[in-house]
Amino acid sequence: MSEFVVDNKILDQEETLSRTALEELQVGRLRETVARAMNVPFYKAIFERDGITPDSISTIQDLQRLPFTTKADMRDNYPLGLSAVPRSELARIHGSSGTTGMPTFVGYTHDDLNMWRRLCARFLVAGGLRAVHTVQVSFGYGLFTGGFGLHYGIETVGAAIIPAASGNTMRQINLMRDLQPDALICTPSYALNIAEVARSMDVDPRTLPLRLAFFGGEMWTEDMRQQIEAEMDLLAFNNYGLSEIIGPGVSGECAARDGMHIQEDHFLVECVDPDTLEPVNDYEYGELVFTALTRQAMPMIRYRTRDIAALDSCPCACGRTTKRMTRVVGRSDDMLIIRGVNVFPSQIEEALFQVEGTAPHYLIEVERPATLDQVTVKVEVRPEVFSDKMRDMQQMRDRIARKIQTVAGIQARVELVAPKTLERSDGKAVRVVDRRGPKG
Ligand code: DLL
Repeated sequence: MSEFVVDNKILDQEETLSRTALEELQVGRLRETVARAMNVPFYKAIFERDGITPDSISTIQDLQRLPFTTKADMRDNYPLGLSAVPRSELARIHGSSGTTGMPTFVGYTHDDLNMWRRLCARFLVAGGLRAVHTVQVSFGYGLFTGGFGLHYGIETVGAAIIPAASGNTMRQINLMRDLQPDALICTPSYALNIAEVARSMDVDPRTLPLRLAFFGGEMWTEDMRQQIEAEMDLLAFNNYGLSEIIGPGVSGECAARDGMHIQEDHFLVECVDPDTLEPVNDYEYGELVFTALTRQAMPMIRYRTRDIAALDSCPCACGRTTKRMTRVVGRSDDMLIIRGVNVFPSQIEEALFQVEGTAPHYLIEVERPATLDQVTVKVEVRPEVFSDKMRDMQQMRDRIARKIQTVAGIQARVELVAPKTLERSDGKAVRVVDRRGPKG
């Protein structure tokens, strides 16, 4: 395994390539991807129709001639119809949970797994993880890519792993006290849950040994980061990925924490207007589209992620030259259109954090009782603020509603609920319940 050990080397050469050198690498890899995709009947049919061959790819602009791939295409080819290799070459199969419909499965060859562990190691190193550290992994180990993906990334860095997996939160805290991990890996909402359970056990989460955390797998805001950092006394880094492309390891923050570096030597990124599919400029929000350049088992071409974020092509203070992506502000499929106004759950979260006394636990419910959409935001109130005085609670409700109106531009009903009454997650938190029935 030693050839994969990143050790204390801070940067891989591929992270600092000039744009010309990077594009040259990308074009070569794109050509290879098209060649591999010829083995997938779905792509082969499109390539034959459109006259696409590996040799017809000579510049990065040729990407524009390639088809988009969507979640629907994955479902149409369920379970592993987009594989480019015979079954015997698969080394592992992961999947997404299917919370928005049928699950999807993704195959990996041994080479894919080695590339993946290397990419996870890269972003962990970028955030400061070193071989001397011990990491508690509180992601589910299973079909979900978070657990195994990060596990082998940490191993590649050379740090020690406590594979706690998710759930059984009291035990997580006991493990932290007994085994003294320096770092935590989970979803941001689970970190909050861990802090809360620690307090209920009379353990001040700031006294836990954690100093570093890598959170990902779900949307979270900058305010949420500050809250977790203050509650747990650690530095939290954001990382992003999706199973269709590889899992975690698509992008992650460096010490500058000014956007997530996309591992562009392996993933070609585009940011497009979700309606017209035309590219948008740097700093403009659009839908991220990724092409996996080195996947053997499943060469994914122009996959529409539905994730809304913006790109930044400027080189970073850390020395990496790769493009950075902002936080994901939402998914185009959970963007709420409330009486004509587009709202992302992240905007509601942002508004809530601006009102003193609210807890970072909320649920957005959308209904259409007659013909108009109605949004109810259920918000937990901090125990010290929760009061049985009607007037105090009414004032707080009004303050929250006004803030939501200012930040998100919609009128929402606000329902204050008692501390610890909303469901806690040990993975991806559910923030929206839409009861309006099938969309459009
Ligand atoms: O969540 C992969 C992953 C695991 C990434 C652990 C990071 C850490 P899926 O289950 O396929 O894969 O879900 C992918 O989760 O399209 C985004 O909508 C969302 N997502 C992932 N990371 C972030 C993040 C994994 N840092 C979907 N911020 C993606 C916001 C994220 N959303």
